[in-house]
Amino acid sequence: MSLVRFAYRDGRQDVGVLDGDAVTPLGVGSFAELLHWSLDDIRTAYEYPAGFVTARDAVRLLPPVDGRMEVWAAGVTYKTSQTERMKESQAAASVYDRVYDAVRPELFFKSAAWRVVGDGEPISVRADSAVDVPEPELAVVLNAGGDTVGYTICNDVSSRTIEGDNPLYLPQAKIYLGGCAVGPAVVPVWQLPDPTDLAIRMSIHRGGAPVWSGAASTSQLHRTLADLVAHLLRADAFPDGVVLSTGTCLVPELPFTLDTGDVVAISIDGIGSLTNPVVRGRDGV
Ligand code: DO4
Ligand code: MG
Repeated sequence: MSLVRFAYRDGRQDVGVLDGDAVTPLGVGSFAELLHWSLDDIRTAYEYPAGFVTARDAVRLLPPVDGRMEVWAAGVTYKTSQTERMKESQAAASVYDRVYDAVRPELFFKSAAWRVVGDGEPISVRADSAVDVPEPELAVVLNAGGDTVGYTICNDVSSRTIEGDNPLYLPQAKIYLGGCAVGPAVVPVWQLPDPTDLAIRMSIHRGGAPVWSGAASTSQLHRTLADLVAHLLRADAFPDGVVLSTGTCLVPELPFTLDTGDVVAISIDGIGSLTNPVVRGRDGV
């Protein structure tokens, strides 16, 4: 069972509990509204949903990010990320070396809610970048009070060309139309009390055949989730809640790059899967 945001065929949206082939609406309207609630109230609504059950096939799942929710991300939290970034960096390989072991983690703004795409929707690689990769990440969903509500999947799509040229270009390498996919399921914290040893898998298909696949585990995360959350909340507030992506454990080795028509599938044990086709450029051309 999980929390999902969805749209009915007539366009109305809600948040509900997905249980097999059935979705039971909570009548809350948006994920942002749900994240105004306390963890206890969310749990009660989840365990005793009062709405009419709808077939999963009768709705379209949406990313669990809306309103003024934001997506933030952590970086260089797995050895693979540190190593691959030092290889691509033209100007400043040592910044990755230093941040991997620093007390303060790398945290960066990744996306406003309106820019996030959901399961099945196209992700994009920038037209002005030559080497681009998906980044499969475990993401923590926090309510307005900063409590962990649950876990989901984030694809932190990134331009290695632009970040590798100069780390100061990070926002351009990371924040652009089609650069962030999240969802579709949020598995509540009471259902997944220990997310520290979950298998993460990613495969990339081209023309129907696999061109890259890999697997890792959240046990390889170099920091605790609590530490990442604490740093995010140190000097900031998220009145509609926030999704914190915890860094990538898988990076396709150079010179691999995503291209138009590829399909990226990410799965995390106990959470679900997130699959997106790839387009090139802002307008998908
Ligand atoms: O240092 C740049 C970003 C790192 C990142 O996104 C990651 O490690 O997942
Ligand atoms: Mg990342």
